[in-house]
Amino acid sequence: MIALIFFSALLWDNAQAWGFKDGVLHNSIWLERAAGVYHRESRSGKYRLTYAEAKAVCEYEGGHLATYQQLEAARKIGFHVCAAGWMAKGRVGYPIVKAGANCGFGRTGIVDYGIRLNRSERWDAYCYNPNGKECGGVFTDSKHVFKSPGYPNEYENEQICYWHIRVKYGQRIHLQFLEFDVEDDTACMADFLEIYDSYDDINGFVGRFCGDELPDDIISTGNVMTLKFLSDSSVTAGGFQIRYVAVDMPSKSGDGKNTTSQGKANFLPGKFGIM
Ligand SMILES: *[C@@H]1O[C@H](CO)[C@@H](O)[C@H](O)[C@H]1NC(C)=O
Ligand SMILES: *[C@@H]1O[C@H](CO)[C@@H](O)[C@H](O)[C@H]1NC(C)=O
Ligand SMILES: [Ca+2]
Repeated sequence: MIALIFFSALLWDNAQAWGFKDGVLHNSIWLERAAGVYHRESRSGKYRLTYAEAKAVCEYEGGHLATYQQLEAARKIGFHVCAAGWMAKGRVGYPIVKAGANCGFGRTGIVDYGIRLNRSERWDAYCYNPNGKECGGVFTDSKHVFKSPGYPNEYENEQICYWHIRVKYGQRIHLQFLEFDVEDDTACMADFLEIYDSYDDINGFVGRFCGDELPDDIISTGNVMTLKFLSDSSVTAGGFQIRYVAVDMPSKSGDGKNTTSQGKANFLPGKFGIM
């Protein structure tokens, strides 16, 4: 935990707390991780979750709906979302840090819609998951091999891992998959590895991977990259080993691909929001 806070603090200079993803303001993984609270909407869009569904979304990732107090504690360290979501006990609201005319009626604080009598109303969800089994890390070496948690054993259920790679300015990161086996399903909704060509999980989405086919090599456009691994509450698999090597820009390894990659059945290119 201490190491985590330390890393978060280290990255704070570089990492913005917020950014736009699919046109929606998102908190960065670093802020979410520090807060233990995050916002989820339905895969089909904003305000589509009943109370029972919102609960299920959080539990699917090993957490539960945040209480009002947890959401307020997160807000105090910068957690800001302009969308109302279910909290524990059927409460609905959203956390506002920056006052704006279009959101939160120009005020800051938790905009509180109170406890809803009608649990079939549809909102987003605020989840709390402080001790999602921690894994991941921050790498600044010029090369490194990293593994899914527990490798060569199978990874566990309900993991959320972030790996952040940062090499020297002016270099790129060449990722190579040595082993890859993640619970397979058509849209990679159960367990998945996501790769971002940026310092957070907001910008530069490269792809979402699952199954046991080795993904192609990926070369970043800049000197940072973020990988996010999430497993749900059932069925695990062998996991993965990934090597990265810092390469000088412009890329000398002509055989490598750009951060654009195609042709994988178990690969979802382009914009792909989470639940
Ligand atoms: C509860 O909310 C849903 C969704 O907004 C609505 O369709 C339904 O009519 C409401 N039920 C009552 C009793 O108001
Ligand atoms: C990488 O992508 C850019 C733009 O999409 C393209 O111009 C360039 O040729 C690509 N480089 C390689 C090595 O494929
Ligand atoms: Ca699974």
